[in-house]
Amino acid sequence: MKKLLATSAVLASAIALTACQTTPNKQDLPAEIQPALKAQIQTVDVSKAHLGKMYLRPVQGGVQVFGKLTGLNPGSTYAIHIHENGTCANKGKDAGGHFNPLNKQHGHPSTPESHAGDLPNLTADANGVASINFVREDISVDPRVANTVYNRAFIIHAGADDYVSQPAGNAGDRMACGVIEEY
Ligand SMILES: [Cu+2]
Ligand SMILES: [Zn+2]
Repeated sequence: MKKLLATSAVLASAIALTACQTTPNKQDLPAEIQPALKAQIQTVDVSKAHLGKMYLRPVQGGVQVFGKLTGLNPGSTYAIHIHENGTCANKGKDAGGHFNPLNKQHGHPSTPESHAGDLPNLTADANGVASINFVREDISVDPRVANTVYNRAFIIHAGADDYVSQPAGNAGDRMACGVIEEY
């Protein structure tokens, strides 16, 4: 437990340090963290504003999804999912539906009946900053397997996911997107 807490602390500070970088950088994070995959999240409008980065790495029991976004509306809640296709074209629409290799219903990520791409909502703090740190058991960073998240895309929506409505939680428009690529 102690080790886990220490890792979380390193992670939190690493994310804080890298939040405002706008160019890809192999040295983003300390060596002991070393994600396998990353995604640069940008708005889908013409401004293509850089909101931050998401990282993925294998951990015991699944894949850890972590990262921090800035420039959000303070106090607002946003859905975040991994969508099927690794593209942000057509204002994010070409990313397709939620990544769902096991043919499940949409649902809360902490329940078995959820898409592999379903993740906990992001809530922005008073400074418009939101972070995520979640482990999904049913995805892989290995590009060779069917449940890989490599070359898929994160989509951030304008609204919150209700985790009930099908097939996508009634989360509203696609607001930002990032293709998942090698770290
Ligand atoms: Cu989505
Ligand atoms: Zn879903």
